[in-house]
Amino acid sequence: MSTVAQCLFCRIVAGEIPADVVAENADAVAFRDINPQAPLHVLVVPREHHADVAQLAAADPRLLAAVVELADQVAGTEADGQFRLIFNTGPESGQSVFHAHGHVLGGVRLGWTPA
Ligand code: D5M
Repeated sequence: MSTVAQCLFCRIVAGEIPADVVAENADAVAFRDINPQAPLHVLVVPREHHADVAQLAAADPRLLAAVVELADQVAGTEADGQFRLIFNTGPESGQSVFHAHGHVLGGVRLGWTPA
């Protein structure tokens, strides 16, 4: 799937918009969320544009696995390898950026109050 010119996360991946990148590889980029909800709050995005994680999984399961691997790598460095990985999918879930991304949360004992 081709890059979507106006997509915020495509533009971050392309280096057109600055971000606090903490890790990257050939498949994915990890950068700090601009509005952190935990001591560790990093977004992991595939370089390739997919609108959400369900579409990513259907199109390229290997790429989804690469996103999870990079999340694990970041949490291994910053949160003892313990983390929550959230993929908001659809506006009702809270998704606001329609480029698949996992929220990597950690660094504190997390509560469980999604609503
Ligand atoms: O998550 C989208 C997330 O993206 C939300 O937590 C804010 C974050 N965000 C938005 N703009 C930026 C930039 N420029 N840098 C870093 N983080 C950003 P969602 O699940 O779609 O609501």
